Amino acid sequence: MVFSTSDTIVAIATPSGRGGIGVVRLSGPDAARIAGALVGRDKPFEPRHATFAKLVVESGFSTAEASAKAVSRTNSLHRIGDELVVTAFPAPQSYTGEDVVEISAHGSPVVLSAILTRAIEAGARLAEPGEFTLRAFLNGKLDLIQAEAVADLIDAVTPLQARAAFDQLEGTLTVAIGAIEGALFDVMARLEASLDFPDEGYHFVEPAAAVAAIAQVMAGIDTLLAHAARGRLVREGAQVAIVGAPNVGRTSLFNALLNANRAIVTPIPGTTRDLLTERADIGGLSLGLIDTAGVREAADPIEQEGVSRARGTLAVADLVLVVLDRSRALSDDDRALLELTASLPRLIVVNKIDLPGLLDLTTSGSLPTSSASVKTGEGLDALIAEIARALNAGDCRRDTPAITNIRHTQLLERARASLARANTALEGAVSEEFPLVDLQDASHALQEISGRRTTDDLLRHIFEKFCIGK
Ligand SMILES: Nc1nc2c(ncn2[C@@H]2O[C@H](COP(=O)(O)OP(=O)(O)OP(=O)(O)O)[C@@H](O)[C@H]2O)c(=O)[nH]1
Ligand SMILES: [Mg+2]
Repeated sequence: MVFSTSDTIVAIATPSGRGGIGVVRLSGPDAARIAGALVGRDKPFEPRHATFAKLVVESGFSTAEASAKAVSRTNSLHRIGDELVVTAFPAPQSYTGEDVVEISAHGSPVVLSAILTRAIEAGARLAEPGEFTLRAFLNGKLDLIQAEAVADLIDAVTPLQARAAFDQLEGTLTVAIGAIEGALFDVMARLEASLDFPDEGYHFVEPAAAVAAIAQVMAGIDTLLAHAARGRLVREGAQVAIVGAPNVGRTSLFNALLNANRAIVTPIPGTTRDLLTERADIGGLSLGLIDTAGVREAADPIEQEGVSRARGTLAVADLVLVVLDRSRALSDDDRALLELTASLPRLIVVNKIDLPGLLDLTTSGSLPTSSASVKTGEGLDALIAEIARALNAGDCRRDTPAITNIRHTQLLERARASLARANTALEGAVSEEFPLVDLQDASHALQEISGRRTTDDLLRHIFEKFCIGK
């Protein structure tokens, strides 16, 4: 293992900047000694009790880069003091499974970096991104699914994302995969026994029974995979482009979905000439919302560029909202856009239903539409529900763990393919040996999801995306 786990690491665990409270976290065999040195305490800290202590640090240490920065303006000797609360979590009852000490100070960057510097002088090493959680994983406190869920929970920007991440942290996916692994292990053991005692002339499992058992394992994987697309959408969001002819109310809709007066709306057609993108929380999903220039034959080169960018979004959008204006007859521009988007995932939004209706869609074959008035707000809630439904995200039940992570999806697909190969071999009545190789591979893929089999590269890849201090 290339990761050093025998030393004591330290990091500021709270976000950078000022705050009411800031926390410095230490983990490793010297955590308690280093914390004691920081506050001049010889006695051990009482486990899991908040201990009031005082920090006095002489600033301007030679090795103290962070602290030196903080005082370089005066370059004289200052005493940085603060009142602290120190809490020690002795191994193994801690986040990392090692001795952990958390030091809460006032959330001043100067104070926190002074504590950090002092801890490093006393023998700690600055933690790498995600190193606390990596140690928790290596010490068996979390499996890899849960460690990844910690990062997702921290990064969540909508309640739905937070819930999906917390479900995984609580172990719903771990349990589901454990059940699949258990069933697979059972078939493998029986096939292996048949292989080990060939002279008995007795099958520990009849091939037909093995095929049925493997099919059941595959069904379990299919159930998980069925929800993977939705899960990934929850985690990563989707791109939703708003397109339409000029003046139909795209920007008004964009602003309404953002709940903010983000972009300019005027009665003059051609107001929006560039792409505007914003994150929007719609039905619990974190969406990338794109407002575009009105699509028409434009003479102005700026508007031409805008229109070509608007068309470009069609290729990348997960969902296209085609906005029509109910107070106008269908124009050639509208018709062209409806044709252009016919094969794309789209919702046709008939806007301005507060105005008299002149729009007639019967000539274009009665297309399904959602009607709204951005001006009065009528129909907007239904439209939002419609967007969530179109993205296939409406149904988020708690009893099916959502696979949100592409790594998990790929490993499940690999396991499923191996199981299918094993069954083909079994049905072809070849020796038990061949299907076993495939079953072994399926089992390895499942173990990689939970992290019981990993490589250093995989761990580095996962944990480098964490922030420092987590
Ligand atoms: N009556 C009514 N007017 C609306 C509605 N939605 C938008 N408008 C008006 O329609 C005009 C155009 O709205 P925008 O949101 O700028 O339309 P757009 O499609 O972004 O237009 P461009 O960017 O100029 O192509 C503005 O005067 C809006 O106030 C609606 O539901 N009802
Ligand atoms: Mg606009």
